[in-house]
Amino acid sequence: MSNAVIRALVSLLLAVTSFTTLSSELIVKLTVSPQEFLDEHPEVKELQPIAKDLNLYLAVSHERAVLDVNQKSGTMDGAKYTMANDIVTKRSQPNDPKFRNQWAFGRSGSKGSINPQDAWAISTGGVNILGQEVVAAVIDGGVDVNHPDLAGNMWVNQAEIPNNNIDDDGNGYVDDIHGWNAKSGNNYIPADNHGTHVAGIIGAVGNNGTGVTGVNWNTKIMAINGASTNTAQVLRAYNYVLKQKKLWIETKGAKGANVVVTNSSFGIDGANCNSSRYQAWNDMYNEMGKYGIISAVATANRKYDIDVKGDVPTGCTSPYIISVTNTDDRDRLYSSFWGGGAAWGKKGVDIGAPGTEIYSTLPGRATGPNTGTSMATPYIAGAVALMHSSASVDFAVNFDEDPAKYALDLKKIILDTAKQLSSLKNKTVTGGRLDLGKAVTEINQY
Ligand SMILES: [Ca+2]
Ligand SMILES: [Ca+2]
Ligand SMILES: [Ca+2]
Repeated sequence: MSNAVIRALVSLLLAVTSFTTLSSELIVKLTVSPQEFLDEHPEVKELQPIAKDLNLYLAVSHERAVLDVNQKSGTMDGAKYTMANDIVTKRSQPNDPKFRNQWAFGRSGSKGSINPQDAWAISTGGVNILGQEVVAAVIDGGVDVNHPDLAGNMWVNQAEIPNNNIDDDGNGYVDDIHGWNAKSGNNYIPADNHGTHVAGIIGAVGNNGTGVTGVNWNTKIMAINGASTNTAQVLRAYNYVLKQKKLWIETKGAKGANVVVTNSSFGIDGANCNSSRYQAWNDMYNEMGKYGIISAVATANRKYDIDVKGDVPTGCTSPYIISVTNTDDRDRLYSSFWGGGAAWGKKGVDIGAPGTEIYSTLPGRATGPNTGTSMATPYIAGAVALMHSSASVDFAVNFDEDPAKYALDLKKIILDTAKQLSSLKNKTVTGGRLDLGKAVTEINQY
């Protein structure tokens, strides 16, 4: 049998077994009048016009007899060609097996979904329109850089030769390949549970038939170990990011990294960020902001108002942070029967994002669920990265010339396009939850 015949038989089999509703239909391009065609083919019950100017009709059979092999391969009297009425799927649906568990990526209109399909129809991540790498820095406990769903999306310091004990690129850090360990002052990145989960939300490799997909199917993740320690180590972690970005700007991309966003899923509960005691936090966010870096920060996993209780860093006043709380698959502010919850603040918390029962990567080739503002924040960090990958030439050029100004423009787009929710009204600055599709569309048309 020829390949064409085998393929036709296979598609016939598929049509009969899985798509029986379509097995009685066939698209035909007529070379005769519809009536002549009907006379010629008694098995065809009717011809429904598709595009008359092109002589395209949908032939509907009395029975399945219309679906014989010859018709499938394109020979039918009175027709120039015939085609199966195949199912057409949106390009923006990845093939990752655990995608079905990722409710935050549900189809447009489904409750709680951040509407990714409209975003992915524009871009699924990667270099921006000027060909520049887009890097998201995960300040956490480390990332499993060898995870099959993350390895391909880890940032690699191309100017550094690994494991030669020399700071080849002269950035002040020896053998820093995927990031830095600010806790121990070396290049060792632990395969931390929490950081691996966060990284996967931002950028697990999408459409690779493995695990989950990130907000970005394709991106660059820089891993910095600096969470769950103390303030000095957190600031050292941010300083690594800051230095890489400055170096990237100074060398016009030859060295350093084009970090556009940091993700921070940690903090100090009940602290007043705007008292002198915490001044360095605001100073650091403002300094990174000067170089175009937005910092997505998680608010407390507590059922309280941070405008009253205080929070570091989400209560910090730096305009370069986006503070994030946790919404569930029914667009409610997360609250568990067992006492768990998510903080709010009409002044201090900017926006909600999915953070409840979120599926992502875990160390050792695994995937699994996790809940917390820690999971909500990387949706925002991922959105910032994806927006840079999707941005128009106008935005990208403007951002290059004045990153401090245009980073704030990008933030404004995220906040302005948020989907309004009754559950977040008067509880967040925006009263809304991330709408990835709208944010990406807007910056693409900037
Ligand atoms: Ca180095
Ligand atoms: Ca080296
Ligand atoms: Ca994947």
